Amino acid sequence: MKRFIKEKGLAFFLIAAVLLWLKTYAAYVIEFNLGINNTVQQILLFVNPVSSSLFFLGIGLLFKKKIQQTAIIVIHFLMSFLLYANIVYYRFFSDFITLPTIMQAKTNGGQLGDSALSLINPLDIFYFIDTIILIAVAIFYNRPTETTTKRPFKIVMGASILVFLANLAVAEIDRPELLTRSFDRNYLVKYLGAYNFTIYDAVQNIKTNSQRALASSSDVTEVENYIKANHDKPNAKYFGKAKGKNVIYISLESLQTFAIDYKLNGKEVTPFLNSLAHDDHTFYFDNFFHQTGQGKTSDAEFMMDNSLYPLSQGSVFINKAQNTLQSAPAILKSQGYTSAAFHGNYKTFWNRNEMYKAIGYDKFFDATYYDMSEGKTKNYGLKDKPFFEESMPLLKSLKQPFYTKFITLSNHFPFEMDEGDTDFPAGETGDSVVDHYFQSANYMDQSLEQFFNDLKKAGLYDTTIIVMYGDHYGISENHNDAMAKVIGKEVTPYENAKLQRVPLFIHVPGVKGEKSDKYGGDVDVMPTLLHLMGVNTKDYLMSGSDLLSPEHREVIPFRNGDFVSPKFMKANGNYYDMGTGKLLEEKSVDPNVEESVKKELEMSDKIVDGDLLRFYKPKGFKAINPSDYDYTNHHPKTSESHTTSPKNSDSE
Ligand code: GP9
Ligand code: MN
Repeated sequence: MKRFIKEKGLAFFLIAAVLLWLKTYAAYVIEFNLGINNTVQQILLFVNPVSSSLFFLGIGLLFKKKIQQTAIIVIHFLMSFLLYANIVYYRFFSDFITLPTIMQAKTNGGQLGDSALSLINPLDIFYFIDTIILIAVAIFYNRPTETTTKRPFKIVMGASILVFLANLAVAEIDRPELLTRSFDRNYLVKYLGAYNFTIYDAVQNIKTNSQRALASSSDVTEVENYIKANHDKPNAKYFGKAKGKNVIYISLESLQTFAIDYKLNGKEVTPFLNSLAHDDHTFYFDNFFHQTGQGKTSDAEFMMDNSLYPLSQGSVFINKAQNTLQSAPAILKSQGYTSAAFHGNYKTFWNRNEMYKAIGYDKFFDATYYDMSEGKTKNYGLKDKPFFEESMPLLKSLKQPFYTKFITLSNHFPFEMDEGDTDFPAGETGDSVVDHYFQSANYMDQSLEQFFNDLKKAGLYDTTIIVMYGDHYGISENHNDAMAKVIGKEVTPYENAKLQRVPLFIHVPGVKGEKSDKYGGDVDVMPTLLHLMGVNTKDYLMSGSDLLSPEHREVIPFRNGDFVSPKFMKANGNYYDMGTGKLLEEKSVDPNVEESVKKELEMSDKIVDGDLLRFYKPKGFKAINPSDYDYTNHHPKTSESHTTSPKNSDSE
């Protein structure tokens, strides 16, 4: 063996492979929170960089002896770079880079990239030290042998494939259907490694693009049958009660349900929203869960407007903006509604300017319609108070009835406020993110009260149905210690799943509301709203289930295949009793529930991946033609070239 290594000049290659292997393992342990639950997973984590180190560095062995070491160094550097990019990305998002997210970073005008710079640490040079060692070895101990045979290459590739297959086999025993089911990227990295994940991701993307090409009109039948069989009858008590009313949606940035009615040292954090939660004309849902994926705010928007699930990877706004949709604003358009979106950030963010055309928004008031001068902006754009204030004249200029949405921004990670914007005290957990959250949530609450007062003054309050929803979590798992202090108990996976609750308010003038603890999720809002507006939804292909219907389905899937239901939930692959949080054995759990979760996601994915609505023509629906829309602002208040660039960091 020793002779073989020496003779074939493999020593340099092996040094490179071992260095890359150990460094990758060190990164797993230091940087990523992969949830290692048992010894098998621990061993797999240690072993999984081996196959890809051998495979990719092994490609270097194909090169002629003269440049072989250089080739190995270049490959080693590229892999180190990929690893490091994942590390930086993970520090924000607790997730790994996927091809669609790279596209997102580009489309979002580099804003994600800008904020990434602030999380790079000088000690990170550690992740490149081994490449430097390799260069030194190549320079000082350069002893290339004269062999030109392909044998070493073949042996290394064979070894890499064997190690990979063994790795996969053990992983499959611990986690069946690892590669076939849709689940968390963390699992793939934990079991198969960061580099193999990148390959998996690339293959997935090629597959997704071909899905559209391969889908045909006959694929609609299965989806249509499934959705129609699961259609919930609207509640006669509420059907049509808001017919002809205006609609205002408000996306409450990062607002989680734990904040509602929460008192910080005796002071309510969101007094205005609390009053609405107990208001006579408001339906307030306190078991409502966000179902967003990597597309965050935009995923929530997608679900509100379309009642379909976003993608398991990347943002549907970015990857599927060419799809045909049958959205709520488009459905109401055929009944004479005008639609508009209001957002104090630039129109390219999350690719909104394209996706809103597919959704059918008549108008998009982006940052160019607002005064974006210093002091008025923070993080991604205009602060909520000036945002609502400056939106009022724009809103009043719309032809009624209207369907509109307002996307707030101030309560965004890292939640720090400018001096003078708040006199609400910060929390005292010692975690800056959590502590500032209370201040920015209170600021948002004040801005909402201001907006409601303005609506009343404008005479719109009594003619408008107002839907407000927390768009996604604001405080990530990185802050579990501080959150334990806030909620007064340890943040177990069960508690963490419960923290994914976001508040949902539906204020309907003239209708008696109620506080409901029914389980619901983002996709359920559109059918609820349409039924209130007196729109029959039987002919539309939606994933959601009317929250006010007596037949409302209470199993709420999450994008990674986990779910909650009144009886039990699945979090990080484990089952818990929903009431007590006790860990349940898989065999004590009704398999039909999990089956229905899989089916729900699968049916929606078929529509979105195959762009199936292009083949589907609901009765009375006038199809949207995106090229009919143009959001150019001919009298901009702020020039298009400005971009908001968060100084601290982006989101987590
Ligand atoms: C940016 C805003 C915030 O326009 O939607 O994005 P988020 O990071 O919350 O998805
Ligand atoms: Mn958001």
